[in-house]
Amino acid sequence: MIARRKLLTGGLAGGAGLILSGCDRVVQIPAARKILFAGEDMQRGLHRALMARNALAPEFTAAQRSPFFRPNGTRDPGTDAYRALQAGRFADWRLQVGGLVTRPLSLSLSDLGAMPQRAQITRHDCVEGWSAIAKWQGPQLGTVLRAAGLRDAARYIVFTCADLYGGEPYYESIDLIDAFHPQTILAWALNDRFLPVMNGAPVRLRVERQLGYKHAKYLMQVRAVASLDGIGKGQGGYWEDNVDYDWYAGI
Ligand SMILES: Nc1nc2c(c(=O)[nH]1)N[C@H]1C(S)=C(S)[C@@H](COP(=O)(O)O)O[C@H]1N2
Ligand SMILES: [Mo]
Repeated sequence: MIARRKLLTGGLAGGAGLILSGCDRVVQIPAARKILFAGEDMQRGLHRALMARNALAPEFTAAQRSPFFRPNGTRDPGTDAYRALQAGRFADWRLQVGGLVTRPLSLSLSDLGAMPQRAQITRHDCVEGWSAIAKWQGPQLGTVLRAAGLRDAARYIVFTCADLYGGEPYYESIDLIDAFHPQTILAWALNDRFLPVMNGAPVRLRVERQLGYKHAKYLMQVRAVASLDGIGKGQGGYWEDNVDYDWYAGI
């Protein structure tokens, strides 16, 4: 009973909690009972929803991989800046990690390679109706975000890319549940080789519970923000802002 009341006052049903606090016989009042059980249902529903968001995407065997992982969208950013990075085999590339963090980072490819790695063979699903299975490797985004130290106000992670659409970099965003999902990685390897340019060299996001367009290629910047309001036109991504794609593209 105490625990349940604490739970209610702890935020799920703050209003009800205020009314109930200080009265131990409250469960004898039918209306209050109803509120308590509603609270439990809400708690259970929330738990189930969080479990669903944290579930792993299916993983496959090496033999199930597609013979070729076709590119989509930008196949080569082609800008002078990107060509210069490419010419140096990305030795001068740095991933800027900033926004609402306590320790902004500037990470090289070898910095990312020195972190604990995750490898996974997953299926990519593009909204245009094709899928492909491949092995991806890189550090978990969570590892990078923990190193940078998210501030309390951070709610979303925004990715800015090297390729331009109408003169502006491609961008995407995810919430913190996806950002800290174990299969969300900053991939620098595809099928045990450095990423080809067409697939997002030197580093692309893999966010395996989401459709293809969320997997930002050619990463340049990772930023923690409190709101998507100031990003592009406010819908959280290039396709979300300019076509009618959903921001939440969970699969
Ligand atoms: N920077 C950037 N990221 C991007 C895109 C893009 O055009 N630019 N296309 C998206 C889409 S729609 C898909 S399906 C995947 C394709 O990844 P692939 O080129 O490795 O197949 O990348 C996504 N990430
Ligand atoms: Mo896509």
